[in-house]
Parts: sequence; structure tokens; C-alpha cells
Amino acid sequence: MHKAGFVSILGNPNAGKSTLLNALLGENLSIISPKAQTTRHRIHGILNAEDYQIVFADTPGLVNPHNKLHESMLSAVESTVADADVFLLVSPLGEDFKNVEILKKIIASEKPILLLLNKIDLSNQDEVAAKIEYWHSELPNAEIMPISALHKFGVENVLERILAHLPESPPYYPKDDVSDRDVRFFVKEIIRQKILTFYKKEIPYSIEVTIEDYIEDPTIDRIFAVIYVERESQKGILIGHQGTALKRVGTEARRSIENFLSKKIFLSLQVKLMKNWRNDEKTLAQFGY
Ligand SMILES: Nc1nc2c(ncn2[C@@H]2O[C@H](COP(=O)(O)OP(=O)(O)OP(=O)(O)O)[C@@H](O)[C@H]2O)c(=O)[nH]1
Ligand SMILES: [Mg+2]
Repeated sequence: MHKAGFVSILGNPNAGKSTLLNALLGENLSIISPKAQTTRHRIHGILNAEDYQIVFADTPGLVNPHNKLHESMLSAVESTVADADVFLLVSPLGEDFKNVEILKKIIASEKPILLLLNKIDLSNQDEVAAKIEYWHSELPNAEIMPISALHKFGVENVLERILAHLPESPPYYPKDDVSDRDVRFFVKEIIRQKILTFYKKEIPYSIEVTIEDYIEDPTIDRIFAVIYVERESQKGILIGHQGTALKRVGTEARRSIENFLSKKIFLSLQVKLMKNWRNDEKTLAQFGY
């Protein structure tokens, strides 16, 4: 018998959804950062075994939309709700869900829900017990599991429970696929992750990265990326005094990409202006949203 199905990972921004995905896969697929709204797309991460295939959907954090980019992020979340065979709701202790509409849709779907109380490493037993009781009354049909995605605590149990709910089905993807996204996507995400890490305030939210050219040679990949900013003033901040800030992004990104690809790369980073791209439908479509 072969099992296969879709598992949607949902929760607030910064809940630890991508950390959990990577822990479940045993691989750093989705980018992680301490800042909210790190993930902007629906990303499939695929776990293959001889007798099952789990297609995890990592999703953007549930925000109430303030711009067209947010609207696209929210519809990416909603698209996974219809497909899911099992829901993983990731809720760090001390937080309630920020988007109640989605929660209602999930409950209405009557699919199994695993409510994962995340970041328990930052908490204590009393707090965890109180939160379990709270969710027990909010979602009486959910299975509640305390976990620490960061420390991979409880992750094996989550996998076990998913398998218990997974329907019998042939695989949805070829059994050697690990994602529905290509190398270019992960390369741009790694560059974005460095920007999320190194810059403050609005910069991480105002930029988009595109891969303009990707030339594969036997010993080296030559990657030409562009970082788009929303305002002229952000160019200077991104580049920094004598280019030092951008250089740091380039060096760190190159290292991480080489690690990800297990191959030497050349990385070119250019900064360009794309005014108000987060509210421009055409540009958003061009950027893949
Ligand atoms: N202490 C602790 N930190 C965690 C845990 N899980 C995730 N984090 C941290 O929480 C932050 C956010 O993690 P992400 O996995 O990027 O969260 P996300 O839910 O994917 O966030 P968005 O993509 O922005 O919606 C990172 O700094 C993680 O290291 C955990 O179990 N314990
Ligand atoms: Mg994420």
C-alpha cells in the first residue's frame, strides 16, 4: 500500500513554519529569519519514502493584507487550504491566530488538524499546560502537540501522526523530487534571506530579488541577480558606504548558495529601482506572485 497527500503548514508570521518544514524534511529548503513575513510564496517540500510521499506546503504567515503583495501571499495560503489532507497549525506559545477567517475555513473542511504548540524551549510546563487547555476548548477536534521545531523536539511524533491520517494514493510528484520550485527560486530566496538578516526597518520588506541569468558550467555556476528596491533612497542603504553592505550580502549569499548546490558559484548582485512594486499588479506577476 502506498500513501500520499498534501499537508498544509499554517500559522502567524514568525511562528516557525519554515523551521518546522526543514526539520520534517531534514534539509534546509525554506528560508528562515527572525523577521516576520520571511516566506512570501507557497513552497512544496516533498518527503519521499518507499511506501509514502508527503507533500508539505510551507506558506506565508497569516497577515491581514495592507498591499497587493500581502493579498497574493494570502491567496497562496488559501490555495493550500482546499488541497490539504492534513493541517499543521503552528502556534507559538502566547499567541493567537491573526487571521480568524482562515481558521474558520480549516475547521469547516473537517480535515484532521494537528495543533503544534511551537517554541516550547522558550517556555515552562505550566504555560504549556495552560495553552493545551486553551486550544482544547477552541479546537476540540484537533490533536495538540507541544514541539520545538528549532530543536527538532516532537517532530518525529508529528510525522507519525501525519502518516496515520495520510490517505492511500499514488505519489503526486516523481519520487526523487524534493520540491516544486527550481534552483533559481532557492538561489533568490537565499539572497533575500541575507537581506532579511542584515538590514533593519523597511528594507527587507521593500526588496525583491530576481535571477536575470543563470549560466551553468561544469565547474562553476554564474548567477546574475538583481535586487529591486521601492524607493531611490533605499538603493544607498542597500549598497552602503563604498559598497560594503552589498558586498557582505554577496559574500554571505555566495557561501550559502555554494553550500546548497555543493558547487562553486560566481554571484553578481545589481540594485535597481522598481517604484511601488508591492502595489503594482503587473510587476507582482512578473516577480511570480
Ligand atoms: N526558540 C525557538 N525559536 C524558534 C523555533 N522555531 C522557530 N524559531 C525561530 O523563529 C523565527 C521564525 O522562524 P521561521 O521558521 O522563519 O517562521 P515562519 O513561521 O516560517 O515565518 P514567516 O515565513 O515569516 O511567516 C526564527 O528566528 C526561528 O529560528 C523553536 O522551536 N524555538
Ligand atoms: Mg516561513
